[in-house]
Formats: sequence, structure tokens, C-alpha cells
Amino acid sequence: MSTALPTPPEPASVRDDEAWERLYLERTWAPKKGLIGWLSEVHHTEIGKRYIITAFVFFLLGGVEALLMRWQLSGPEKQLMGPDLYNQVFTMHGSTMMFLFAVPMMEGVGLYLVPLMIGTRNAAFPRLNAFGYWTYLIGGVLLYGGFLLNVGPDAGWFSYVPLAGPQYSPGKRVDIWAQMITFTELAGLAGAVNLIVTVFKHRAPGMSLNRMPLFVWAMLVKSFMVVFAMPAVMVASTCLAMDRLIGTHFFNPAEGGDALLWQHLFWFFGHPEVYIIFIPALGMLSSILAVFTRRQVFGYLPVVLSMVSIGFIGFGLWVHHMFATGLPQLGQSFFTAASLMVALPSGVQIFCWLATLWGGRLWLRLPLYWVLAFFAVFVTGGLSGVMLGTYSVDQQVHDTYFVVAHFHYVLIGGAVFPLFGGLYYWFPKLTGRMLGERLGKWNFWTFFIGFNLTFFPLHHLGMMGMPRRVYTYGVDRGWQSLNLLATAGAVIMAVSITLLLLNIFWSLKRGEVAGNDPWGADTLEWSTTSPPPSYNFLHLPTVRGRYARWTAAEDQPVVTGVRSDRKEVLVTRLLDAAPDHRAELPGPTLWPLWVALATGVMFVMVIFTPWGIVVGGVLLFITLTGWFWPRPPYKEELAPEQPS
Ligand code: HEM
Ligand SMILES: [Cu+2]
Repeated sequence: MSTALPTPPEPASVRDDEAWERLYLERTWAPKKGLIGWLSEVHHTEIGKRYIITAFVFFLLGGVEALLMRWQLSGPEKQLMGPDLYNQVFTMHGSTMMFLFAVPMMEGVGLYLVPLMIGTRNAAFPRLNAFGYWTYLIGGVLLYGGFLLNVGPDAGWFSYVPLAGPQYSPGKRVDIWAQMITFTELAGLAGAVNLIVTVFKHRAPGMSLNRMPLFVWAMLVKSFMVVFAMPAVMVASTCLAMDRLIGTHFFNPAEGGDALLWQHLFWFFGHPEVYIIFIPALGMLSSILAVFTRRQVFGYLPVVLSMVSIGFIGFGLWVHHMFATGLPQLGQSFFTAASLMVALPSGVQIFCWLATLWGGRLWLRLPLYWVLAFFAVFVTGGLSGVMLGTYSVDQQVHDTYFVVAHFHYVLIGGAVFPLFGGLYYWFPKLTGRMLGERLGKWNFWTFFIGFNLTFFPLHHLGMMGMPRRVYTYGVDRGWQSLNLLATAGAVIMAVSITLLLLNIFWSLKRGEVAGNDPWGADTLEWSTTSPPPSYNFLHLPTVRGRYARWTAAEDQPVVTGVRSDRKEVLVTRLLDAAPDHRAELPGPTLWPLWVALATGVMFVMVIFTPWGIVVGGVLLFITLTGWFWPRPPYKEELAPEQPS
């Protein structure tokens, strides 16, 4: 960082306070230059963007794997892949989509948008943010490195024991899977903690809890769910790795362990996981709905309460993934009831949104297209979900393509559709340019049609008895025409994604320039430039209603007294967001990267030798010491003379 004070701006007409302020903020918040600067970045917009782009790349990889599987299944006895490769490919696809795409993508969107939406200059823990991103990246690279070296995991995205245990999965495949889980969940936790504190302590004055945008609520609920869900699966994956590497017996019944323990731990995370993906999508949807119906979302309170209650109920359903394990009758009934119960808050939300649509003037632009399609697709998935949540039905179709159809309807309907809507909506904020409308419509319709063509027939295939996770099937089964249809749909989806990529690249260069607020939107991120400057806001905003920009007064005050020659932010009180004190945030540094690399060395090395703990421990000690080494206090700089 340069220490010279900036020279006063010219010409004289702009030599006012504001120009000074901007100069100072720019100097204080500017990222470091060059490769080192890039690696030491800790600003939330940059980290958020990296999450989003990386997760999108993983989405494409997972999509290629999906296409390969659909190709293999397009007819009976195809030879594209043998059983071993097919096992790896469906495991890679499921694990990629769940751990490397869906969750990190939602996290990235949250990390990018939340600080802007609540009117602050960075996330509460900037360095932790960078650390989270690097561990996530290392986990993803590890998984794909393994796959390329033909040690891709092959026991499915939920790696059930005993199949995934040492006896039936010798070699390194499942170890790689288990460590990848630990990496990504670590990243998930880092992001969640960061979001919770940012939301609780850094909101603009006036943005009391009951005035937070629904998107921020969604991210808050999601983050709490992450904090409670992720540790379960990290514990599970670590126990699995220990069973496999050093001969513990957590999941080995012969030595007093318990195979079902794995399923409990996994699904105690795994079911909330779907809400961790879905609730942020609800947040996006609420933002889009308000703007494109030009009104406030109907029933703010019920929508918030149902998100919160889904956050609780979501932890009480995990056993519906284990209906086929022979539960006691009481367990069957309880978890059936709980599974159906979660339909209540979901229903409340759906009706609130429908009411919003009903009473609003629809402004039919692309973000709204995706949201409307969400309703159709997600509700279809929800209905098959109610069927599957019923013990007796589940017994019939368990592990068939009916389940594959169901979860793609909810996952793609509940996450990918809103996400693409969000992409069309926020792309101008991230890049300064609009996404093309014509290509966008093609992208939308091909995706919608391709999606239904791919997944609707799978319901029927499931009821005809086609099991999931089979690499091929006999001619005599009569499954081929529906499978062919599904593959045709997948090809159309691939075309659609290609159109989307074309649109993105074209719009980045040639898209219509967006300006600060192309949609006339209500939330604070639209009150700064697109893309936002490194300090987010020239003047930290205040808020006097739920729809910050729609309810702002003519002379809505701004926050003053926060220093612009330091990375200072305002800390406000949890409930009413009244100003409390000022805090200084740390700046760019390489330490999070080093700590992430040390973590990486430890987790990867232990796959091969227990010495990994020692080596990793030493490296972590050194790098963490560097990270937490006290920074020298600021030298007081003389305040510059105010320009006259
Ligand atoms: C984009 C189009 C997609 C297509 C064509 C597709 C297709 C498939 C296919 C063919 C299978 C394997 C079925 C089997 O052999 O058992 C599968 C499994 C799976 N998919 Fe997708 N999928 C897509 C997107 C997604 C997305 C976006 C997600 C999550 C957000 C997802 C999550 C999963 C999961 C968790 C599995 C289970 C893997 C396992 O059995 O271990 N898929 N998908
Ligand atoms: Cu579930």
C-alpha cells in the first residue's frame, strides 16, 4: 500500500469532500497488484466471484459426466463405458454436483451479495473467507486429480459402508472421496460463520432484523444449517478414513462398530444439505419476484418464519433416506410424519409467492422466466417427494430411477432454475453489462424443454423397475425408448448450456451497459456502481424500511465518521442495527493461502502415511502463527488539509 497521500483532484469543480473521500477509499481498499496481489485477495466480492466461477466450472464438469452416463444408457448394452468407469462417473457426478457445485455456488452468491445488500464494505472475517475458498479449491482439485489418475471414487456420492469400507473398497479411491468431503465442508463452515457474523453485526443502521431482505434471511438460515449439518459429515468422513487407513472399527459390526451409524451421520447432514442448497435459492427467488412484480413480497413474516422452521424441521427427517433399512414401526411412522410436515412451511411459501404474482404487475423479463419455471418444476419434484416420504411407497421404488427423477426435479428445479434466474438478474451487477435477451430466451426454453424431456420419463422407468446406478440393461427389458428420450433431452440441455456460455462471453464484451440499477430494484447492492468499487459504497447507507431503496427518503442520511484512510466498517447491534462501534478489518495477505496449503498437505498426506499428521501439524503451526501474528498498530497519519 502506498503511504503517500493522494494529490488533490483537478479540476477545481470536483475538489470537494466527495472526491477526497473517494480518493482515500480507493487508496485504502485497492487490491494489491500482480500475481501476489491476486493470491492475497480477501475482499468479499472477489472471493465470492471466485467461488461462483469455480463452482460453475465444476457444474460443467458434472454436466459432462451426466452426458457420458446418458450416452451410455441411451440404448441397451452400449459399450461407451464399462461398469468400473460408470461407477466412477456417477460417483464423480453426484459428488461434484452436491459438494463442488451446489453448496459452494450458493455460498459464493451469498458471500458476494450479502455484504452489499446490508450496506457494508467487506465480510466480517475477510481472511477466513480467502481460506475457505482455497480449501474448497484444493478439495476439488484433489477429487479430479484422482479421477484423472484412475483413482476416482466409485462408491456413490453417499459412499455407504460396508461397500466404501476397507474390505470392499481397497485402494485409495474412497480415501480421496472422504478427504474431499472434509475439505469442502471446512470451506462451507468458514463461509457460514462469516455470513452469520456479517449479517448479525454489520448491517446498515436501520436495517433491524425484521427489515432484512428475504435474501439475507435465506443466507442466514442456510448458514446456521451449515454450522449444524457439516460437522456430522466431517466426523463421518474422518471416521471412514480412519477405518480405512489405521484400522479403527467405527463402521465394522464384526468389531462392535455399526454400519448404520454411517447412514445416520451421513443423512443427518445429507437431508439438511438439500435445504442448504434450496433455501438460498428461495432467497434469490424472493428478490426476483419483488422486482419483477413491482411489489413487496406477500407475507414477509410467514415467508421468514417458514424458512426458519424449515431450518429446524430439516434436521428431523434424515431417516426417510433409510426407510429400506428395516426400521422399527415407530421410526417409520415418525419420519414419515416429519417428512410430510416439511411440506407445510414449503406450501406456505409457495402460496405467498403465488399471491405476490397474483397481485403484481408482471414484468416478463428473463429472471422472471426462470422463477416461473421453478414453480412448475419444483412443485412436480415436491409431489414425488411427498410420495417417496411415505414409507410404503418408498419400499416399492427405492433405488430405482423414480428416485433419480425426483431428486433431479427438486435439485435442478429448486437450485439451478433460481440460480439461472439469479444469474440473469445479478449479472449486470457483477459485470456492468446486461446478458443478451434473445440468446437468453433460447437458453431458457431449450433448458426447460430439455430438462423435462430428460427427467420426466425417468419416473416411468423407475416404476418399470429400472434400478439406479446400473451401467447398462438388457434388450428384453423394454426400457430403451424412454431412455433414448431422456438422452435426447440431455443433449438439448447441453445445447442450452452452450448457449448460456456464448451469451455470457458475448455479453461480457458487447452486452448493453447496465448502469447502477437496470431493474429499478429495491435492495442496497443496486445503489452502488456495477461492478461495485473495492470499497463497495462511497457513503455507507442507512435504511428505513424493508425495501431499502423503495422506501428511502428523499434525503435519506448516510453514515459519517467512519474513517476512509483505514479499512474501517461500522458495527451495529444484532436486533435493531443501531450503530455500536467502529471496527477495522484486516487487509490482503498470503497467510490464508499458506494455511489452506498446509491443511491440504496434511489431509492428502495422511492418505498415504500417518506422518501426514505430524508434517501437517508443524506446517499448520507455522502458518497459523504467521496468520495470527499481531500486526503493528497504525502509525497516526496527519489528516490532510481539507481542500477549500
Ligand atoms: C444437468 C443435467 C443432469 C443430468 C442429465 C443428470 C443425470 C444423472 C444421471 C444419469 C445420474 C445417474 C443415475 C444412475 O446411474 O444411478 C445422476 C445421478 C445423480 N445426480 Fe444428476 N444429472 C444432472 C444434473 C444434476 C444436478 C444439477 C445435481 C445436483 C445439484 C445432480 C445430482 C445428482 C446426484 C446426487 C446423483 C446420484 C449419484 C449417485 O447415485 O451416487 N445431478 N444424474
Ligand atoms: Cu431427505
